[in-house]
Amino acid sequence: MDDYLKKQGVTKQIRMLALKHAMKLWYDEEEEHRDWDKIVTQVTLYFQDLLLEKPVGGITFDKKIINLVGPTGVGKTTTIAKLAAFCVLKKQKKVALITTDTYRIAAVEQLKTYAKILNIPLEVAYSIDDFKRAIDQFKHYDLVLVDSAGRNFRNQLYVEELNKVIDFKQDAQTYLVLSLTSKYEDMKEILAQFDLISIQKVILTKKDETSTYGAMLNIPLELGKGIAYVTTGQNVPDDIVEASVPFLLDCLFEVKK
Ligand SMILES: Nc1nc2c(ncn2[C@@H]2O[C@H](COP(=O)(O)OP(=O)(O)O)[C@@H](O)[C@H]2O)c(=O)[nH]1
Ligand SMILES: [Mg+2]
Repeated sequence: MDDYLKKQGVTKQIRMLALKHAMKLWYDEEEEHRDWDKIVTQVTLYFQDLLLEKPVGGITFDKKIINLVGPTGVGKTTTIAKLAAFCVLKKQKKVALITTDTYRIAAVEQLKTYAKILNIPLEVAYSIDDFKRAIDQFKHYDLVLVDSAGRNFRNQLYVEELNKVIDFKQDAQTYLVLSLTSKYEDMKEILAQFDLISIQKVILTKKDETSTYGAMLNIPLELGKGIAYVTTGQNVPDDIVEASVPFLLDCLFEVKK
């Protein structure tokens, strides 16, 4: 089991927890009743208990604004489109989009296309003032999804300005988008880079491009961040799953213990 978890990229610390738990169960059981498969199931349940204490799960609509931040190319814009479609079509919510990714024309065009298909408004914010106006304009909407180039969130001045525009405690949540294809050590570093703003949850993308899912345990259990969604391919709007504890455990343990 330890080898398997190691291959999945689960950190040593978390593997030690699993091992300790397994050993205790093993030696607490009378010798003739010891059964390794049963222990593995119980270790899965142990992880389940740990995960249930973390904020795993998607948008709850108690915060109106959701910012998606993260490195270039991880799938922020695609994920915004999937989330917008889900909230419009499945939840019948009034959704609007703002993008602050004005570095590349193609990035704006990409989101414009999705907004058009879904028939929802999109505002392009070139400055904090634009952003303020857009937020105001969308005050009667249920949800405003904010796309970004990510890098502006690493700029202290930008973040301070943004803090004046949005009351983060009241109105907004920020999700960090990370690709499952990247190394956990890199994910940790990216998370640290974004510590100017508080990140509530992580969205893990590109599950279809890897079979290593350790981050699904490491991020909640070691870094204390919840997981909101996992994306599973390039298709908008279908390739997205709302994270849940059973889903995360299924991904991790489906292959073999
Ligand atoms: N395989 C795979 N590709 C994805 C997924 N999500 C996004 N992509 C692709 O990743 C590329 C970058 O996506 P984009 O949304 O523009 O990333 P951004 O720079 O973070 O906004 C595009 O080719 C997307 O189709 C996913 O879940 N699986
Ligand atoms: Mg983008």
